Formats: sequence, structure tokens, C-alpha cells
Amino acid sequence: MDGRDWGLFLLPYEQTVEELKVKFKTMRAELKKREEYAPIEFVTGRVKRISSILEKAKRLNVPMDQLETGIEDIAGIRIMCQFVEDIRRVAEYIRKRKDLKLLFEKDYITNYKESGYRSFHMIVEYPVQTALGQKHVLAEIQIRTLAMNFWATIEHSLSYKYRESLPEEMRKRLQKAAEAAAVLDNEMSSIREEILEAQKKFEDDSNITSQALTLIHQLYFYHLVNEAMEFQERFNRIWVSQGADRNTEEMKELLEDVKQMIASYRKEDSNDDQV
Ligand code: 0O2
Ligand code: 0O2
Repeated sequence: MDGRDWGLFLLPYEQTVEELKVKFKTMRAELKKREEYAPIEFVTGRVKRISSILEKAKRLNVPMDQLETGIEDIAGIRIMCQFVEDIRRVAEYIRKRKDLKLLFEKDYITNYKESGYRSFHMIVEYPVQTALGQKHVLAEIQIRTLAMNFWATIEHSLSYKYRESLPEEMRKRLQKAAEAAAVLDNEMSSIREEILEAQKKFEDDSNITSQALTLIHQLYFYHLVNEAMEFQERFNRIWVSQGADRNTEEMKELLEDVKQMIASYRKEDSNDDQV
């Protein structure tokens, strides 16, 4: 049996997990401040248990003196997102980072595993500063939605319980459950799209309304009092008739008409100045 000091061996991995957790939690906080919506929901991390490292080394035929290069996920970070689209965004942020080196990616979302497992994996090389100098450590970053995480967490505990003997019937039901989680993710994405579109339309409508009011008000400055009053009445009529199903077309026409009036008045005004 390998007589290494495991505590010492795992130290840089523990440091890597702690540092990366802080960095991605900070990224979440920053994005939330900047955009009022963070593509990262929460971040977790762990160092692989010694028994799992040994089992994996055996399964993958990794010699004991090559664990550092042969096993990529001794340090593991998990980033959970609300929506599938967020996963691509987070991956893009990671690709651009200067404090780690991306080695390769595994897209288990497009190419999901036979078990039904879905996630986006990035294997990175992270430089940790130890008392003996800099050390490059491999780490695996798993990015997934809350639904993917829900499925993977439960499937993982069942797989551990049953190991190789997971009954065929159970395997099939888990595959179906993974499909259901993917359907849920797609449905949530499309609901989100519709909400974003509705928000945008609402913002567009209120911009048109406030622009129209501002320009009507400007007419008074040009002493176009009768015109201002007419436009104001027209505005009121449209506003009252709009109800729940807003007719922005009429408001847009009004806005264009006021703009034209102001433009032609300005032209006349500058002609007068030249006389
Ligand atoms: P925050 O800022 O609220 O996310 P730690 O060392 O304390 O940072 P630890 O002890 O390793 O982290 O815990 P773990 O299990 O890795 O979990 C990390 C964070 O994820 C914790 O938040 C958990 O509360 C959070 N978390 C875990 N599972 C879920 C979940 O299902 N939903 C949500 N929303 N969060 C979850 P922190 O660290 O307290 O801080
Ligand atoms: P842990 O720490 O217990 O989660 P392989 O395809 O097996 O030759 P390898 O190196 O295992 O290659 O990499 P892979 O397949 O990319 O998987 C790495 C990790 O992804 C796993 O770590 C799991 O965390 C997760 N994973 C992959 N497939 C599944 C799956 O079918 N179900 C669940 N729940 N998770 C999966 P470990 O080693 O299992 O360890």
C-alpha cells in the first residue's frame, strides 16, 4: 500500500477548492450588483475522499505515482445555475479568466451520459501558492442547473447504495427522470424568455409615453399653446382607451406628430432669425 502522507498530499487540493469557491462566490456577488441577476445561483466544492481517489485510480488504471495528472477531480467545484442558458455564460466567464488555465471541456448537456447525467464540465489547471513555491493543481468545475443538480444528487446516492447491481428497472426510471428534469429546464427557459419579452415591451411602452409627455410640454416653451392643448387631449384619449391591452401604435403616431411639429417650428424659427 502507498505509504504517502495523505494529509500533505491533499493540502494543495484543499487550498484550490477554498480559493476557487471564494472566487466564484465573488463572481456571483459582482454579477448580481452589475446586472441585478446572477447566472450563478450557488457554489459548492469538495476534495475527493481518499477511498474515492483510490477506487477511481483502480478503475482508470492510474499508477499511484501519477494521481496528480491521472485524476482530474481530486479538487472539485460545482456551480449551480437557474437556467440552461446561464451555463454557457458561466463557461464563457471561466474561459476568459487569467488565474486558471482551461485544459478541456466535457459537454454532457449536448452529449448526455447513458445514465441520463447532464452537466457541463471544465477541467482546469490552477496555480496554488504553497510554502514550497507555486504548484499547478488539476481541478474539475461542474456547471449545471438546479434541476440537473437535483437529479444528479439523488442518482449519485442511489448508485452508491446499489453500486453495480442497480436494477434495470431502476436504471430506466432514472433515465426517464433525467428526461423530465431536462423538459422542466426547457420549460423554465421558455417561460423566462416570455417574461423578459414582456418586460422589454413594458419598458418600450413607458418610454414612448414619457417621451410624448415631455415633448408636449416643450410645445408650451415655443408658445404653441393651442397645439399643446390639442396634443394633450389626444394623449388623454389614447391613454384612457388603452386599458390592459395597450395600443402603442396610436401613442407612437402621436409622438411622431409632436416631433414633426417641434422640428418644423425650429426650422421656421431659424429662418426668421436669418431674415
Ligand atoms: P452562501 O454565500 O449563502 O452560498 P463553505 O465553506 O461554508 O463556503 P461548505 O461548508 O463546503 O461551504 O458547504 P457546501 O455544502 O459546499 O455548500 C456551499 C454553499 O452552497 C452553502 O452556502 C450552502 O448553503 C449552499 N447550498 C448547498 N445546497 C444548496 C441548495 O440546494 N440550494 C441553495 N440555494 N444553496 C445550497 P454558504 O457557504 O453558507 O454561503
Ligand atoms: P464524485 O466525486 O463521487 O462525484 P469516466 O467517464 O468515468 O471514464 P471520469 O473521470 O469519471 O470519466 O469523468 P466524468 O465521466 O466526466 O465524471 C466525473 C464526475 O462527473 C463524477 O465524479 C460525477 O461527479 C459526475 N458524473 C459523471 N457521470 C455521472 C452520473 O451518471 N451520475 C452522477 N450522479 N454523476 C455523474 P465521480 O468520480 O463519480 O466522483
